[in-house]
Amino acid sequence: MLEQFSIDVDQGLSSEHKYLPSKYFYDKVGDALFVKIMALPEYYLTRAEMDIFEQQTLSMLNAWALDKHQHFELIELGAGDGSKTKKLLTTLKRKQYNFDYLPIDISANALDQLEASLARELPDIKVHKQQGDYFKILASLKSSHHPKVVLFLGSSIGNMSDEEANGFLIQLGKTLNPQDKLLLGADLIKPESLVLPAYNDSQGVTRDFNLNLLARINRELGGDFDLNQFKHDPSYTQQEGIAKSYLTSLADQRITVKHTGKQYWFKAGEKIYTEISRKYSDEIIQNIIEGSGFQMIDKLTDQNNLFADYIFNKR
Ligand code: AVJ
Repeated sequence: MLEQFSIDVDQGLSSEHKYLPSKYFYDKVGDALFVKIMALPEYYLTRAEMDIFEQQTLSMLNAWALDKHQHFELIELGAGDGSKTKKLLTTLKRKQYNFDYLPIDISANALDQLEASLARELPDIKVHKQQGDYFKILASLKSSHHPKVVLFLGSSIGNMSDEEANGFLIQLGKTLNPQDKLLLGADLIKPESLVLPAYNDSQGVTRDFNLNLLARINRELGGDFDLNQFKHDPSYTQQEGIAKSYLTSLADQRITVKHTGKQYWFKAGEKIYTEISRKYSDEIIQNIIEGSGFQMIDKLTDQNNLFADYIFNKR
């Protein structure tokens, strides 16, 4: 784990265009900052998708066309705190559907907390938490003869390039059987005046979230980054629909990382690319499902048309 982090940091900081993988945001500090981000006035994504789950769970059930008596598996990739999913679970229970809920997450800690809160709030729901790699777990579930509904919420897919997202969806499609369903949360393309503040909030929480990557390298790999010498630097163009975050060096400087045994030079103004947050249109979604066997059957949007939950059937 530490070894892989060290290898990835060395590779990213040795590259001509420096980068760090966004998955490393999520240590304990980063998880707590992301919880704060979701509550920020500028970060509309979570509230918009919550609106869909508050208003339109019956439309989801309609699109999934499940038989109430047929037992199915509701699988969630990266379940987090499950606050949106709880709305769906409540509707499923009220309508007396017959299902198990299988949250999958890398974080055992997140799963334990989710399991505990579900035991308190929705004690009748059968929960089987699955800790580990999405695809390893999905592969182990493939042989189940029960229909599956997979949830991938929050526009988490947006942290992938379109090529990576396409590869991910092709791989996901392979783990499902015909007639299984996918619900994919996707943030929609919109003007810069709405998107950029979501990644550059006035309280500086997103700045701290981004800078935590450097703090984490200091903590875990013995780095000597001075966080005051780097600036949180997000960008967005509505034309492409792509938000990107960078950390820009404020000076010519040399960083030493004990664990990689190397030094890395930065010029003033040089950027480390840390994250893509892709925004979508129907056309881009059609592009990334190409070759995956997924067929779009419905699109649910929030009242302000900021966010969409796309529903697919696996052919
Ligand atoms: C969890 C990937 C959806 O890109 O909007 C929030 C992560 N980064 N603020 C996003 C994030 C900075 C978030 N996703």
